[in-house]
Amino acid sequence: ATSATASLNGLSKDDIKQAIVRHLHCSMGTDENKANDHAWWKAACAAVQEQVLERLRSTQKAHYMNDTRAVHYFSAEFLMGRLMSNNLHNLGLYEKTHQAMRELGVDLTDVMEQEPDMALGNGGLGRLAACFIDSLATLDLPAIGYGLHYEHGLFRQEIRSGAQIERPDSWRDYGNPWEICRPESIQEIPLYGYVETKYGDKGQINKEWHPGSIVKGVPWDIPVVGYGGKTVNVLRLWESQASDYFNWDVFNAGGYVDAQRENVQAETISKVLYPNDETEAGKELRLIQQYFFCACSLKDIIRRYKRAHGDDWSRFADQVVIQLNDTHPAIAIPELIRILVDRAGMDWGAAWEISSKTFAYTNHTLLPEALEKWPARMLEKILPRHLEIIYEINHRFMRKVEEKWPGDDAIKRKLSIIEESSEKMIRMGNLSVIGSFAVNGVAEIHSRLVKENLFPEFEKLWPGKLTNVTNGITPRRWLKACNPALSKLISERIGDKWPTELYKLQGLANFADDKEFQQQFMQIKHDNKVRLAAEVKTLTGVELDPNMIFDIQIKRLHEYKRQHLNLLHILALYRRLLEDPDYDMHPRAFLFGAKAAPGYKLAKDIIYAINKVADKINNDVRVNHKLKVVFLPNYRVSLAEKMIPAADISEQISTAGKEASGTGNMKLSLNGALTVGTLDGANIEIAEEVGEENIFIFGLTVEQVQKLHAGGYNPYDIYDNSREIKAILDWLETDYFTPGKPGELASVKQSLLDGGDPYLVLADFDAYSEAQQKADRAYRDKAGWARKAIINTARMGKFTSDRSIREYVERIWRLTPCHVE
Ligand code: 26M
Repeated sequence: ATSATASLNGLSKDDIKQAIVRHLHCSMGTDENKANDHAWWKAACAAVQEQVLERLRSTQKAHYMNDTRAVHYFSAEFLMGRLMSNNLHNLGLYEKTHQAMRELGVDLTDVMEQEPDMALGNGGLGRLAACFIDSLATLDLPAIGYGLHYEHGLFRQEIRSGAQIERPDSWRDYGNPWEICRPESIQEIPLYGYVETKYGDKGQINKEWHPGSIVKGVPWDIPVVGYGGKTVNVLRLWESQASDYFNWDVFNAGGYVDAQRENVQAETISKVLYPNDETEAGKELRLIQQYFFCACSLKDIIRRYKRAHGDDWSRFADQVVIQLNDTHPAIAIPELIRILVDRAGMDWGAAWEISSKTFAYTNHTLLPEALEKWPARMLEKILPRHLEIIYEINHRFMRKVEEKWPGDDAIKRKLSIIEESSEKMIRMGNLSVIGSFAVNGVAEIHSRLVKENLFPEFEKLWPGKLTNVTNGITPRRWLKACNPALSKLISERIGDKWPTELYKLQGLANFADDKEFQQQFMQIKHDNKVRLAAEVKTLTGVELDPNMIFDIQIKRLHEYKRQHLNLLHILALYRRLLEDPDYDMHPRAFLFGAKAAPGYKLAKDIIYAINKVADKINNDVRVNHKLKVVFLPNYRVSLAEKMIPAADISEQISTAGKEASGTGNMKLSLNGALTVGTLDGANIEIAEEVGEENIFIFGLTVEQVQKLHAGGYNPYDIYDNSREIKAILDWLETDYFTPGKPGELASVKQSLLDGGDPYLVLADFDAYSEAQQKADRAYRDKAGWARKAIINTARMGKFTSDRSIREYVERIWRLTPCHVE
């Protein structure tokens, strides 16, 4: 433990030993001789949880006593990963627990491998939410995360004969020791039915929603331990259950057994996380999920508010700010208005005044296919009153637009919440901008594009409402916990304050040319590569020489992220090596981790292609001393924690303008990997920080991408004029990689030629290949590379999620810390 945190904790190593053994006996009903790693894990969790819950109580007391303004982070996803190591580090108990367990004859690292990942998210957006709640607790800010208690998180990926198959994830199968059920805070949520219009005696119109069914929301709390262990906030996740009184007694009075069918329906709501990262599926159950967790959370917030303020709504927006993590929780906006107007009897103006001061919205994407839209018909069926409220919001908003641009129907069509297509659609992005007091993008370039391309008229209507908060990552998980050796080395040189003051890392720049430090830094990298190589061997059977360059691309599989650009370059290297066995390159291992949305055909084809190419290359003795390719199955947070510390090169190669920010780029660079990347998302800001000599930037800029598309891009021009590109693409169509089955990889080629190459893979190929060659040359200069790697770590201070959260706090949330004794 560091001195900063150790002192906060009276617990001794022997106390910890006793607590673990006590839980082994009294909670697990086993003993030291019989216990396996899983039992040890549970007992250790229980011992840690005791400490956590004490601090949770003091935090809640402090927040209650101070009646503080708090942020409520609404997110359909929280990609928490494992909690044990994080909680131990944040409590300052890691070292002591490690020793305690060693004395008990068990290894903490092995025991921690027993913990299943909490994979309640798809990727970047969900992991960002997890980093943010870590920072909120660390900064002693009153905050609560609200989301869904999925029974099954993101699918487990298996690779069979090279192809992805999806298996259910069951993170709670043997019980989750961190979560606490709170039956005292159950909520009832209405769905379906119809709206009755009532005319009051003074001519006023009142609406009453008569729901067709009701489901129960059961909250599960996951404690979120801040670094230093003082503030413990909660992540509150809602599980759906059948409502006992409604569905059993009233609706199904006749049939005890039939009533079970209703149960199944209700319990379906929180059954499974939708795996469609960056595409909008428009499924009814998904909309119900979104409404379900928003309605539960709002009721929870209002109950807490009323406990302190009774029926006086005037201070609501002073006490409550709700951050919408993308548009997934945007239905909370009409839900709050419904509560204020229909339930609290407020007039529209007063309700709008409160609601529009409560919500703020973060946009995470510009991809048109990812912008959420719901058929009006679907909303009408599930949430009839909300559809009416959305129409009313839009009606009033259209009057504002008319004031600003009289007679301009084109602008009205563009800004309207309602898209008048053959099927009327509700645009959740427009609703979110109109219903929020602040809107932000997640990196400078992304926020600029949100203003200039996505919502340009909104910027004119409400100057200053659209803003930027560049993403960040928690250095506690993504350096301290996942890379203990490097963390120790850093603390020896610059002290142990960096986990909360990440700018301190710049002190390492002083040692960038220090031979001893370079050697230590690169030795740690080497050791991490040895460890990862062992893992790779177990998981795939492939042997990697740790002296190879470890080149890593880890992220969801998507055309815009261009894993196939990486693959084409691998094929180019393979060809060059076959043509010239002395082709001059440092041996390199390309490692991939990626899940494809189950319905995304081409993404799955790319995974298949990577695996088939990997198979061929890894078994080709002509080249496999210089080239290896590994696809690690089931990429997830806990695997990222093993891969990132071992990376030499970080692949961040999205088409410029498509990756809103990226956060893996920050994690890899923080751990001393050099980025090969485009001028996209946060890469631009990373390049600004590390300097152009410490990053390999290549490819078209956003402006060049726009121009190329406007001028009519034809990928065949490149194919016809490049011998290498032509040969590689044609190679994919043969049976070279799929013996006896020519054409199995043809869809990849097809998408890049007849498919029009929408993400400009071919247009960027030569520039990419050149950047890779530069990286290769740079790696051979050992001291030069060490220097660059050290500078990368040293210059990542900006990208701590603490900085992001401070910006939200100062510019959007206006919170004050609440220190807990
Ligand atoms: C949509 C419909 C149905 C089911 C799920 C979805 C869905 C889920 C997650 C759509 C998008 C989802 O996430 C998008 C995402 O992760 N975006 C990433 O956000 C990061 C944090 O801001 C950025 O760093 C990445 O650039 C951005 O791609």
